[in-house]
Amino acid sequence: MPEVGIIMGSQSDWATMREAAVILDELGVSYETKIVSAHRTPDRLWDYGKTAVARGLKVIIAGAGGAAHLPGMMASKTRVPVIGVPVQTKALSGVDSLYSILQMPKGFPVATMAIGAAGAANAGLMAAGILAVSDAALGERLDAWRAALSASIPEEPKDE
Ligand code: RP5
Repeated sequence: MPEVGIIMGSQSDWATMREAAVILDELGVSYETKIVSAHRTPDRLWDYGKTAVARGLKVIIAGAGGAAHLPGMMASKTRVPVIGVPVQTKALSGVDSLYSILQMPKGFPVATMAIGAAGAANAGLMAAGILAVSDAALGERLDAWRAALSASIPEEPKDE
């Protein structure tokens, strides 16, 4: 069974959410990808949340845009930690998505990432970090990933 569920409200979110999948591939973390919309497929959302623990999911990454209720609704349905990714929208640049995901009421947290692709990539890294607490080999891979990123940053800027 996959350890991470990457879910999104629409096919149109995949271009963003695939950044999380890329990171999990690089770190050797198993995952599944599903379209689960809070508004268009509420029964699918309900079933996914209801079965998440029994299916062995350890982290859920949920991305949505606009009236982005998917991460919060999923957090209300399962105790599996939910990481929310606000997808960038055309009308309001993703600020609508961010506010929809961020302001959860006490009792049902969502770990909210930055808007867009950086947020999706960071969601993958956050999920890996959570899993690495009880997976030493993954922890070593994550340490190496972080060290490689640091090593890729030049010390001085140059003209482009
Ligand atoms: C949200 O509405 C989805 O998460 C998506 O970001 C946004 C637009 O969806 P589409 O109209 O592109 O399917 O539910």
